[in-house]
Amino acid sequence: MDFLFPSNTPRRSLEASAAGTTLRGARRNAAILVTGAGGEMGHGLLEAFARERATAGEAFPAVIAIDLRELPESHRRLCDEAFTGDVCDEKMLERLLASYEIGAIYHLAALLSTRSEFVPEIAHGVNVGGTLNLLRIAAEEAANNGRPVQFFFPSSIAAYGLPDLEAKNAAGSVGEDRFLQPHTMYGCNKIAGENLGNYYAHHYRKLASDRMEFPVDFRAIRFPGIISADTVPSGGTSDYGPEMLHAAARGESYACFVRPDARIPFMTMPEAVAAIRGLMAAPRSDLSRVVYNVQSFAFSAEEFLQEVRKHFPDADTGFEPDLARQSIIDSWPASCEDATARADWGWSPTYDLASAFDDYLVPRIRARYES
Ligand code: AKB
Repeated sequence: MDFLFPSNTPRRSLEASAAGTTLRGARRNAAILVTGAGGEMGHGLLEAFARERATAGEAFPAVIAIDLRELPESHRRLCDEAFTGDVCDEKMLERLLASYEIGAIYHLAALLSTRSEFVPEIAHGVNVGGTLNLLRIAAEEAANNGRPVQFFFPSSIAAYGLPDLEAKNAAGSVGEDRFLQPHTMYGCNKIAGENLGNYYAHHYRKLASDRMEFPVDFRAIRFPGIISADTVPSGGTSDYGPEMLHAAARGESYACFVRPDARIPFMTMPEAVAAIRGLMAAPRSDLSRVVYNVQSFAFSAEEFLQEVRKHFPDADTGFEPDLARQSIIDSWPASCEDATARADWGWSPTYDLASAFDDYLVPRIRARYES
């Protein structure tokens, strides 16, 4: 699969495209749309937008959130309007478009890798069907507004599928274009989302006489496991990292569901949010790819436990590997090559494993559980 731009692709916005006639009627407010806003990453992103708005003031667009469940007040107060509903619900999306002119979409809604293996067809419907809905809306909005809509897609290390542990150990740090045969439905969905985004950016309605060139400015990051001090994820396979840490901080025992030698890369949630904003702020002309790897540090579950015990010496943690979940981790790279993200848009991690604990995770987690 080749995500490099074709040489004739326009890399700047389409000032020259259709004049901004308002097909949807009444004047609408400029807005950023965040789907899956109630999740861990959604909260971090809403907070980042609130900080940016504090500097930009009125010039900052409205922030509109969608989530399947009603947003908690902590998220709700960070956005201008919140819709409760499914990204597969086209009618809800149409209602939203009646009031807002969407200039950028951050499509975070998804079922994660472990959950998706129990309900693969539902996962496909939400993860791919929802993405297709949002991409279609982006393309429609672009045609309506006369300029491309920015689209952020959080892809995942799950897009990779190394055949076995031997291949994983031999592969070293894996670049974006290798081993793209995922072993999970979630990974298949992420590859599909990346491909659909590339299609909507560069090939959408290829044969139509009224086609708009480059309607969707699609950008994606393949995230490693993510650890937040504020939330514990659910439904993912990289969850053993955050689960181990939060259990130790709460003084609870924890049985880690992967082997001590299980190794994948991770990053902290603030770094993930900074990566999203960094990629989305980059001039289009600087981007040589549609999909980028990023990571901050890679560790084995045993190394992670040692770090946890430096701060929580009484951590009652054992290993009870679940072979099926372990096989998913064994199919993901031990490390991802992120040189292109560093070169193109200046990606650089804030933390290594020790400083992530010292400077971010432990102080915040202590404040959270000891207050
Ligand atoms: C999961 O484990 O499913 C996610 C991911 C790596 O995308 N955290």
